[in-house]
Amino acid sequence: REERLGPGAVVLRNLARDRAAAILAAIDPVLAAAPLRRMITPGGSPMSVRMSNCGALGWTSDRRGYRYVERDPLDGRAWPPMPDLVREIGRDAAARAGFPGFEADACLINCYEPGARMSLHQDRDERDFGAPIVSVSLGLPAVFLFGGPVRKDKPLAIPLRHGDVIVWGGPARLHFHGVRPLQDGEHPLTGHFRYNLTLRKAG
Ligand code: MD5
Ligand code: FE
Repeated sequence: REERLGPGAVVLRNLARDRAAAILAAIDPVLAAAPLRRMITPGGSPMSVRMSNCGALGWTSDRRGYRYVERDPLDGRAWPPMPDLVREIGRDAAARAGFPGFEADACLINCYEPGARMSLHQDRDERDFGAPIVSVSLGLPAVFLFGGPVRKDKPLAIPLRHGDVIVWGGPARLHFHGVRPLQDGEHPLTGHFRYNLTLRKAG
């Protein structure tokens, strides 16, 4: 059950479905130690998506810009370790998409509530664009916007459901992308939320 969205972008429908409850349980203590928070864009606006991280590096944003840091800016402590199950699904998904040997050192946890969205952007804060990014969708469904190499390319709207995993590598690695405002709903495992885990080799 693989769909290719374009060169480098592979959708693995339901890959995480059987592991979803275990993944959410593994993320629970992470979020207890490093709580979800609304980060501030360099322009000064709070993002609608709440975020946290686990792994050696964590993505952060504030008025000084976007970057990866070893410590949670809220308390100065190292980010919680990445659960083995999370690391393994990254490895598994990347290998299926043609990227054997992928080892994530950063996992960004995005939490969407109804109305939360992500505007079109590129992921450019990682050191090596040759490594893919693996994203795992959990909970409420969302419409993902998959654009092209330049902002004006009209994005394709892709529905993403609980358990879907996408690997973004090759040319797709630097494509513009976003997420439409989340529609309200109720999911048996996550209630009114959508979680997205984004596994990266950042350092
Ligand atoms: C999300 N998160 O659904 C997405 C999943 C982010 C973010 O975009 O930056 O936190 S990752 C989607 C992604 C990553 C890299 C490349 C492409 C998409 N792409 O080429 O479309 O919360
Ligand atoms: Fe992104």
